[in-house]
Amino acid sequence: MQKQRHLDPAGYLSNRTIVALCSPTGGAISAVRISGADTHKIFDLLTGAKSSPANERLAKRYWLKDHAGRKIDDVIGVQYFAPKSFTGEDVVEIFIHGSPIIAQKLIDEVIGLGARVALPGEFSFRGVKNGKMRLSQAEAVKELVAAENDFSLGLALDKLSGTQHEFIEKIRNELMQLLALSEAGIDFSDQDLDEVSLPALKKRARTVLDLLTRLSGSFDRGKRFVDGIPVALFGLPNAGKSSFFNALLGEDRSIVSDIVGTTRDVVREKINLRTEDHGSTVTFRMADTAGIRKSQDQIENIGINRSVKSAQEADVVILIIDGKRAQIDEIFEAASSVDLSKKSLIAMLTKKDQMGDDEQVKVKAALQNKFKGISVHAVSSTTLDGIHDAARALARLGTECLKRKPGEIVLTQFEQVEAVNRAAKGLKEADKTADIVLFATEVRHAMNELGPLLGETVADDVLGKIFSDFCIGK
Ligand SMILES: Nc1nc2c(ncn2[C@@H]2O[C@H](COP(=O)(O)OP(=O)(O)OP(=O)(O)O)[C@@H](O)[C@H]2O)c(=O)[nH]1
Ligand SMILES: [Mg+2]
Repeated sequence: MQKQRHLDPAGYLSNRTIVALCSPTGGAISAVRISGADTHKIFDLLTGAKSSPANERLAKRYWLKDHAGRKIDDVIGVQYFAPKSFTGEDVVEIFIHGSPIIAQKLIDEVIGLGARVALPGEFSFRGVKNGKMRLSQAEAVKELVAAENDFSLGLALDKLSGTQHEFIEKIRNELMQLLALSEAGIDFSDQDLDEVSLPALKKRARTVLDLLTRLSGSFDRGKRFVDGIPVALFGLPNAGKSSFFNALLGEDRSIVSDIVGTTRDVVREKINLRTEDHGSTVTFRMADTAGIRKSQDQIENIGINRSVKSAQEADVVILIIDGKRAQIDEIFEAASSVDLSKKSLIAMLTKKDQMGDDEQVKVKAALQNKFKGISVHAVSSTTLDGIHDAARALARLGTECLKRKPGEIVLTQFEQVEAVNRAAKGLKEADKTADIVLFATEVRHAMNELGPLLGETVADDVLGKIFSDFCIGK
């Protein structure tokens, strides 16, 4: 990353012209962006050209030269004129050859001509400040870049297109109407007007509360989209859980041994799996756990309790069954300590390399009989036979877990959920009161809580905080 020189004490609140590399170096081409009132003046000095709105948004070729007239690079430059740009200011994007030295030289020259290095997310910050995009869209840009799988990418694209914004705006508008009606109710309290009576207002408020509660509940799902679906491996000792975990990860992560009760602590690792060759990528948070048995060992028992807890907290439970010694009644008994009714369940029959085909068919049938049609995959963690298919089956299961209903909004930011929860709390208070004036006050609180989610009523310094975890160049 670039050196943070010429730090501006005004930070995000200054209007200085800013510059930053907005792509990684190392590829064929890198891009440097300049934004602010001096942009075109600086660009003219660098290129010896004369800026003109006639060049607006045209990709043109220029020779960049430093202050001593030495060549820096042969580039393509695109000029944007305020307010028609990403930031709403004058902007130029310069596409240089992808060398870090060229990028640094160019940025040094631009700084020498009066600009400063942009703070993280400062281009987006200015875009929001100048009304070029909503706060949620700027966040979406950040989330797009950070997305590790197709599902978080889908959410970010949704956010970019404004679906989430519209949903929250609808709720806020409903609260606005409710507030207007309750104020009318206060004014006309001596008249018997049904529509603005407290019971009628409360009924409307409950509908909004339902929406807010659903929105708040969506955060748990949002975490799964972004951070991955929690998965627990579950089985008897020595069944091959850790070996399967390592085989899936493609690394020697958990300790494997033929001693019963090897794994004690829960070993966690993230993994991205694909449904098909060109399918969706799904992120999982996998947990390898201790094998379940009755043990006299105090420490092993702590581990076993943790196994049960991991399975309880997981969305997907993978039963790991030793194909050579399939103790189906024992695993069924062990699994009864976990409420599996809401889990996606899948089974891996391990040690495939040591089993005959007939034996596999028999054990599969017995398992499906006991666990009502569970999908069973035979795998060998030693030869990796069947691992690829098992990974694809798991990815398909994950895809099912993350399937969104049409129009389903999923929140991914903790601050957003907190604001929604505060708004919901206001409406719960409103529901309790017998006083229409208090009712109106609580509705107003709830409405105000949603303002920042819509990018309204956010103080500049708070905005600065939000943007500070963007990367430089955005
Ligand atoms: N041949 C063969 N051996 C395997 C396979 N998977 C596991 N094993 C062996 O089975 C033994 C137990 O494997 P682990 O992966 O440690 O089993 P675990 O379920 O994690 O055991 P605990 O942590 O004790 O609960 C080890 O000796 C492994 O080498 C397999 O696919 N094929
Ligand atoms: Mg183990």
